[in-house]
Amino acid sequence: MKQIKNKIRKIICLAMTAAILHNANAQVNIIPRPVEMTMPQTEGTFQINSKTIISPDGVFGNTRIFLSDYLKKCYGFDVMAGKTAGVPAIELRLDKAKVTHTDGYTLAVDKAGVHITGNSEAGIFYGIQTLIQLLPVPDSASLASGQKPAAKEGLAVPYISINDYPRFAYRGMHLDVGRHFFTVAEVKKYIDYIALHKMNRFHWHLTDDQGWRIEIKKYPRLTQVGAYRDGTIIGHFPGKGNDNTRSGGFYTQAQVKEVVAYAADRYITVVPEIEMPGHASAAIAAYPELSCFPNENTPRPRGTVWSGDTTGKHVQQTWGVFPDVFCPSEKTFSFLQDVLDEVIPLFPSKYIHIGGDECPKDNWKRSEFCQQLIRDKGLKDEHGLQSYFIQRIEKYVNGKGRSIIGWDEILEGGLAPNATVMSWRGEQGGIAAAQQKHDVVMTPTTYVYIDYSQSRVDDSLTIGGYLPIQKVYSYEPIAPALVGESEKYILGAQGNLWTEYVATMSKLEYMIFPRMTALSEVLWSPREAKDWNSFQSRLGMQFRRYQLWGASASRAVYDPRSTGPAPQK
Ligand code: TNX
Repeated sequence: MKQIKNKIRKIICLAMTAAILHNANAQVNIIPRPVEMTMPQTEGTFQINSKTIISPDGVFGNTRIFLSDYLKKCYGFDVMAGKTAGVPAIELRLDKAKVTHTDGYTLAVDKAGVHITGNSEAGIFYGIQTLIQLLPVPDSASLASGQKPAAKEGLAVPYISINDYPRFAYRGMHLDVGRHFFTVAEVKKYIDYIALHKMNRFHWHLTDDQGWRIEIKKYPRLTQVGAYRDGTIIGHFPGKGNDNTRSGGFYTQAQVKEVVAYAADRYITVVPEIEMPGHASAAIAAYPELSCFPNENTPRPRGTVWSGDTTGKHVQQTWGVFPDVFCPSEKTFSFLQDVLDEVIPLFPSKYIHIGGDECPKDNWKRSEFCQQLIRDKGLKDEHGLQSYFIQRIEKYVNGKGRSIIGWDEILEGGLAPNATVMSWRGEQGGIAAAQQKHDVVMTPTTYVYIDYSQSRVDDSLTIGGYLPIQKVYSYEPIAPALVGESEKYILGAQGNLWTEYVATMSKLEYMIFPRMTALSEVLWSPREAKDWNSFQSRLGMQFRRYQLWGASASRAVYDPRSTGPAPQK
């Protein structure tokens, strides 16, 4: 009898261990997938609770704060600061000799604690992001009921050993705050999402036809006038009327500094974009003399309904591409140089994005001034004039020790000598630029335009197009034509979120999740490690994390059964 009891006890015990182990393994759902990962022979878990310390004290403050804020926000407890002898710890260490890959890290969990060694401070930070993903996440129902694991019980982290480093140096996300304004708090949240995905560039699209968003002290009308519009079209272009609601906003220079510092604490570089020579309606509304035709009214596309005054220059109320662009006059150049004088010191980024896209040449064609300039400078045509424009700005930016990056239209009429190209109209522009030995960031509409619809059953309003997560995941930034010598010019890639049809944070989250998660793996993990089935199985836990973060995301978008009609416009 006793023997049988013992046997049963043993079986139950084994079953329980197996269940715990199974849970521990099931908990390992890291995105982007690490380069190497092994579960050690001795299985078990280390508990993180309110007694756990982060050691050593006094260093890597930003990274420690990130982890402790995350624990507080998502789990309702915090770890202890400061070294206390004998207490299990999360140990952070910088050791370039031990971890040799740029921004790489190793992470080991054993009974003594969590040991993270980084090749750089950024590497340590990425190790912390992996640790965050090793924490158990309550299931959807408990999350929905607001239940949080108690601090006493702690969070069980499975014993594991990881060696990891990024594939690409430029891992970006873009946000258009011109079409719709997002507050500083919202932008910071976006930056946190970038950080949680081990991405490291935030491309901040600060000016466009529908709003100028950055304070420039020398030109106060840019934000007094240019940051607000009298109304916005309702629904898809050309719209079913106008909401007749004044909207907008801008960032003061102090706020910009705050955002840049916030991003830097997360090893994210903010790349500012000041659009030129196109997409300039907001600047022209503030200073009409920047147009070749200061006395003409702002063009209103056919079928659109306008709110307020329709004469004179106004901030655009609809979407698209408009012919009223910057005139390449001395007045415009000194204006833009003054603007850059104020912008550059705010951003430590090597790159200053100068736009360059979608500049219709209509006004330059009918402007006597422009035609004379083309003749005087011996330029071929209006495309030559665009090159002249960009090259002049490049010289100015280079003179301040920075480099320009621009949309692929800057290739037309001759590339500025030191420019980096952002290839958006497919990959061709990027391929051509890399072949000309220019650096490239890939942002093709076909794979990374996060403003496109992601689901066939999603009836929400988007710009159009169809970009399901599978397509994002399938992206390979090194085009076959570039494999070998030229691939070093591909710095990485970036997801772009244009916001014509994204006016709120919850819509923004719905658009980026889960597609930016797929992109993070494209940019971080080795090419050979990419595997859709594995990714999809890890994504289930990621959806729980979105919920833990309080972010809105829809599981339906990656449901293979989502084969309904094309999204409505
Ligand atoms: C093209 S991508 C644009 C943006 C629009 C976007 C909509 C690029 C350089 N220009 O101005 O918002 O398409 O998808």
